[in-house]
Amino acid sequence: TKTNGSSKNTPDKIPVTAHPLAEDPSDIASNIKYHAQYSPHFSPIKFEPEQAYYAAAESVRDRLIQQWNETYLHYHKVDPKQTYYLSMEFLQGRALTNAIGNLDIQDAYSSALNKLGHELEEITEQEKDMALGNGGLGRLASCFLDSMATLNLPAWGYGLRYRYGLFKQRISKAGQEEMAEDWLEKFSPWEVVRHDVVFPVRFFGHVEVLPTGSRKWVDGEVLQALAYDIPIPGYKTKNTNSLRLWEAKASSQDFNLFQFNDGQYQAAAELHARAQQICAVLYPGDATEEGKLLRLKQQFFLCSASLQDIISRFKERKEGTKRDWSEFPTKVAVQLNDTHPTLAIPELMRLLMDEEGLGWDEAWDVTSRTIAYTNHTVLPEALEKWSQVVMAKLLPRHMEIIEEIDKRFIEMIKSTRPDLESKISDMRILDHNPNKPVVRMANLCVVSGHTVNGVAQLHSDILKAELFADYVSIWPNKFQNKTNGITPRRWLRFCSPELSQIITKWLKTDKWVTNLDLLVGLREFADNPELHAEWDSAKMANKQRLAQYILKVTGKTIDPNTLFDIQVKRIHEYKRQLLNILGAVYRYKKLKEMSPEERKATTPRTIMIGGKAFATYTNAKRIVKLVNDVGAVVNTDPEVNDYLKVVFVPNYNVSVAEVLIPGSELSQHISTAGMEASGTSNMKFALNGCLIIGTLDGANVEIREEVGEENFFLFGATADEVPKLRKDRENGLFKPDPRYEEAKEFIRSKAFGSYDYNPLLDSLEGNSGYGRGDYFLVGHDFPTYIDIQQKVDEAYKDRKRWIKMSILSTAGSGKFSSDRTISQYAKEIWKIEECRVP
Ligand code: B1H
Repeated sequence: TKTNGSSKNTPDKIPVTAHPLAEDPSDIASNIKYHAQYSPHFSPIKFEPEQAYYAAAESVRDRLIQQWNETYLHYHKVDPKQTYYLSMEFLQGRALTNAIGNLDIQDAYSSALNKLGHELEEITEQEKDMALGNGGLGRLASCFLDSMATLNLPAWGYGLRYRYGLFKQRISKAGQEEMAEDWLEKFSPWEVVRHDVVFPVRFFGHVEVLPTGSRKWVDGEVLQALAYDIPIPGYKTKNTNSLRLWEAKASSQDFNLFQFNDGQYQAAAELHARAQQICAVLYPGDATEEGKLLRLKQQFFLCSASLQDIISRFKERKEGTKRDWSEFPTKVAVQLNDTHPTLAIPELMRLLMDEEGLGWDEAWDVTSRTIAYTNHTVLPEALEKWSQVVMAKLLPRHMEIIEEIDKRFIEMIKSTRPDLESKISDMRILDHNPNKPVVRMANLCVVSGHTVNGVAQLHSDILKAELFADYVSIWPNKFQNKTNGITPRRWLRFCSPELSQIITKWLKTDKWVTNLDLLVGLREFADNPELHAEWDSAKMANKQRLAQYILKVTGKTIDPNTLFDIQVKRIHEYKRQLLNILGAVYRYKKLKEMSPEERKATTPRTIMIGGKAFATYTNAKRIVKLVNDVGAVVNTDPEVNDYLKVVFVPNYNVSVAEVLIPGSELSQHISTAGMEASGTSNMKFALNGCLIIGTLDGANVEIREEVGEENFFLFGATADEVPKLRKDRENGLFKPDPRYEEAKEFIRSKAFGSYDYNPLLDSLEGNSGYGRGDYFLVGHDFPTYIDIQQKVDEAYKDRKRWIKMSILSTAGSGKFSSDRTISQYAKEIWKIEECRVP
């Protein structure tokens, strides 16, 4: 064989054979070689990590496909009720480690790759994140898929196959820069295109009344939705579910060969170009009218393709027999991940009435018994409202159906609840504001769905008491809570094998991986010095891995003997990264004022902040720049940089989180109370033995209950105090703490460079007004934040105490498994049951 210098060849003694389900490492190695040779994406003389990744991934995929087919056939035979999770976002991250772990073939693959001259850990690093989501909402959908498969539930995900996922973040002198994230640059070994699964999706056109009186949507433009399936393996089970992602295509008939031959190339391919736009990017941004229309098209595309697919599966499962439509809700549950897929409601109504011939009442009964809605936010700017004009143009039949739902809802209120008449204008679906008539998507979901849920207890309580209070009096049983969760496989078992091994050893079982409540068993050892030593060394190993990662991506050296303090999440004013950085600035200033002896007595800290800012969100981008500017000064100041470092972690995403979270000791979840619906990274940190400094917001409240209040660093106003504090502020009653003034003044004094931070800091000043008046109460919470940080420093000095708190944090995290969340959805909303593949 030829070699070309640096590149590795697959060792010759290993034969090239296909053993798709091999157990033995040598046979697995042969199978990997087989893929390298017969799916030749690269030159045959190379077998470098990238090629080894693709070959290993394809060999793992073969196994998944085997189980996947068995799962499909089993569900087909049993015909259980099945859930369909509709979401505009899935933040899957990498698949290889997860698949190998769930299939329980880690050791075999590791040694097979060794035989081929590679390390499994190095190979898995080659994979690009599948980043088809923005943050918590998309990652939640992916954790849910993992739990649905692990619990053997017949439940699929439906989403869009965006060509470009969430942008890649680069940090330059100017701050954040966005770059396209090309996850399909080479190709993804995890997706299988299903050329046999294609559905037409129409836009524009008009409604025709047929002689029978029924209505039909015709003309306009018709695109094709083509399915790409991604296998979703469960942990140590055969059940392998699907994530079906739709891609938009124009049919070949729409390619005007005549025009093309005539030289009108662009015109000939016009519909093809428009089809490409639909799945080009995740959330194109809604600043422009075209951007808005495109987002609505994406939403409808997802809903229409998915529902046509669901209906055709409903028919397929009892082929030959005619199915009664009233059976549909006993076979199908559709969950809307926020209001983004709300158009599933009028689309299901349309398909049932116009395509299947049902009357309104029958179609309404089926639809409302099928669909449920999860709310993920109370932020007014995130509550979707679509222009009635745009909706009527793009989806004329759906607009008619929405108008009818609105009309019937009003009639129902008038006839059954005259006491609510004055509330109708707030409660109804259509807002006829003459300046801009809109459709309120959340109201449409609440009126049409059988169940509405929030994502943490506090959030669900706020929904019932505020946003949806009027509806609660009509449908008291419609509203539920389903506290979010995270998958313990990706977020502990696979991302921290060191800690996992210790947990398994002390609990004398690895059953905690699928029964996370067993972690409470660690409590009895919380003072055990042997466990302390092991725990400490596992955390240290993870901190060292994290420090190496930081060095690799930022060129900055951080010391694993300092307290690792992390805040990673999308940058948003309500999440208050600004409070964190003001605290860091205050800490820096105090360190500067100390004598060398005094400094030596402090607790050295490394503060890491990471997250992406929406491209047009100016204040969020200023915060990113400020973190970087503060870091540039602090980290190069020889007087303090042994005691404080501030590092911005670039391009935060799922696989970066898998390195950061296991290596964290303190994490910040410091949103203004009442504003973070749940948060899910707080759960991942707590599970990994990281202590939380946080407000009583979202799931923090429940985490604190579970881990114990003595193991949670609490500060800040509570949600019910917030409205009064804002009022007080407007009335000029706010008295700023001098330490807060000092921190802001230090930044204004240009201590961190010449960039003008006054516009950002001005948002904290004044009593009210747009972008002013400190809406997020940074000033109010600053003093208690600084005080509790002092407590953190003291606690960290007492190693025994800190490690005990860390163990108790993991021990108390059992509730936050997404297995628990999904079991509750299955029982209390979807009414579906396990359907285990034998
Ligand atoms: C959450 C969103 C969201 N809530 C609009 N809402 C989007 C809204 O592209 N858009 O238009 C995208 C996402 N995301 C998050 O959901 C909450 O802020 C978190 O608190 C929560 O943990 C998470 C999962 O429930």
